Amino acid sequence: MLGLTAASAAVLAGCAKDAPQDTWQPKGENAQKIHDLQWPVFLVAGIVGVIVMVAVGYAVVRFRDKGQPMPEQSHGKPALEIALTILPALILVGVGIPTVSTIFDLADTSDTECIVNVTGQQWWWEYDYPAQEGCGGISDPIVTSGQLVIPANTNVLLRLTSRDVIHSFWIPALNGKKDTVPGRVHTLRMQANQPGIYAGQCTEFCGLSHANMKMEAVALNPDDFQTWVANQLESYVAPEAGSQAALGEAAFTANCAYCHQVNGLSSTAPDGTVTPVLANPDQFVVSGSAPNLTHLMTRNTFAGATWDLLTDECRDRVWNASPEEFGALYLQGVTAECLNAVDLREWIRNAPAKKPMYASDAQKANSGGKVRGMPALGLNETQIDQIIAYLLERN
Ligand code: HEC
Ligand SMILES: [Cu+2]
Repeated sequence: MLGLTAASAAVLAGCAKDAPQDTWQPKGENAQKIHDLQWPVFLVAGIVGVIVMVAVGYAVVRFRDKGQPMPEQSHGKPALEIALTILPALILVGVGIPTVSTIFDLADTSDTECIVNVTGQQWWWEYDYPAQEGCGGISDPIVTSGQLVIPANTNVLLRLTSRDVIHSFWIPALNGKKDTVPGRVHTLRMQANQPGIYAGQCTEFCGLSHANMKMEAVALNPDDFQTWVANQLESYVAPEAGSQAALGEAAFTANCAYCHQVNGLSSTAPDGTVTPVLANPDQFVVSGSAPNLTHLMTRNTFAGATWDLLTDECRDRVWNASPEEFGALYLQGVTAECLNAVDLREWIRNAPAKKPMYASDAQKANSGGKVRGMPALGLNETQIDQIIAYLLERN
């Protein structure tokens, strides 16, 4: 009885309207195909399950030991045995045909309209958009992280891989999950019927902060998507000389830019030569990479989509927007009024205190001189103020 109550509570909780990762609420064609398959399969399995349970219950009660003599031993009933072999075989074929055909449908890549490369690493997702005619046209590559931005009503093909261990990419409202494996490229279709944010999380245990490795797919209508692309490709605007942000630029160049790329950032030597500042995360980080921060404030979560860049109030406005209003709100990015400075400051102050990166001191010592995730940098509060002012302009 207790088990039944717990099971039905779990089922009901799964059906709750505000469960953003509910596989029973598909929001795109691919997830719909899975849904159309899973409910009849569950139904058939449920009916068979009930019949078997009732038959077992009946046999247990009816033929329990009441001190009666041993029943006469027989050598089977061929008719019944043949029937009980054919019936399950028919059920399996009945379930198998639509299953195999759905698997083939979901593996199709011939109708791709847009390509995004997805790379998992401990413990965040990087998305890079190759230059392409697809996606409505992208003239130069774009690199971002955490939030996968896609045009709605478009067949997007994700090419998934990993830089360290096996992770698994899953946005339940849009498709099933697919493992990301180092050295391999797996493909996964993505299509969203409506603009909005669709939550997901890494679904292959990948180390200490596995639970802090989330992701979000953000679907924009195709016009808004073009605006997003144009924003990502906007060239670098240096902070106004003498401003807080300008001090932040210097602090960023000294403390952050050897891991994090900001496209267009350059440094000027005393003799006036200008050189681009290029990140070398492969020399410092175990996974060999760190998020590109060129347009950090166009996304609204950070560090594996685990913390919000927006205050609760501003976040709710974006997440709860109607599909018509959503794009304009998302494209506003993070403004000074909406910045969740608390979590961002904590992150810059001491990232490993926020997101556990080492299971033990021994693991830390054995990381080959490189850091796992983002290290604590020991900056003072003034430097953090300046860096935040600088980052706020990365929109
Ligand atoms: C040794 C390399 C390294 C240095 C130096 C470094 N970071 Fe990071 N940073 C990382 C890595 C790796 C991640 C991804 C960690 C994660 O999400 O779990 C990260 C994540 C971030 C993020 C989240 C980005 C996103 O899109 O999710 C921000 C913001 C950030 N760092 C800011 C900074 C700032 C500001 C500095 C300088 C004060 C800095 N980092 C210095 C390696 C570094
Ligand atoms: Cu993972």
